[in-house]
Amino acid sequence: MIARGESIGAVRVTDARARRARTALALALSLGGLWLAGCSSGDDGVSPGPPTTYVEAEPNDFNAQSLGALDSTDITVGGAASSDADVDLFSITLSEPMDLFVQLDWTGGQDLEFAVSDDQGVFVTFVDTGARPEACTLPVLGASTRLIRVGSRSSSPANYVLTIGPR
Ligand SMILES: [Ca+2]
Ligand SMILES: [Ca+2]
Repeated sequence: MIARGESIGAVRVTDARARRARTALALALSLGGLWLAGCSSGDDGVSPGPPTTYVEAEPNDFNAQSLGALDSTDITVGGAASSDADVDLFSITLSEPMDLFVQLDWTGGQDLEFAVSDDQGVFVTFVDTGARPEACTLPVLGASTRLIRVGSRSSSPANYVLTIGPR
């Protein structure tokens, strides 16, 4: 079909090339969209510096504990999921666009989970694989404030470490 266009004239060649470019762009955008909607797991091993540490402070079930602004340094939070009724909410402000890495690790056989919100506070990414640690890298998030919600499916308490950082 493209060869036929090329044989007809320069205008058709241009049309065919433009069509090919549009098709390639649409494909790239759709693949990019799928990629953006997903959550790749694992840490690429690039940690930009020693982490800033926080200790979880209850009550935080309804009002998020602020972890300040995230720039080039990881933040870690030491917390406790006291039961499956405990919800731990944190807010983090991304100072600039970045790939956001979030990891939740704990000791014990409990089943913990976390979720990350969009820039409107609506939870859009849920990470609960049954594995430990749970981890996720959200690509190309704009400067914004995000909520991170830690929860547990286990009735017994578990201490955890939440790591948040740019990647
Ligand atoms: Ca807690
Ligand atoms: Ca809580």
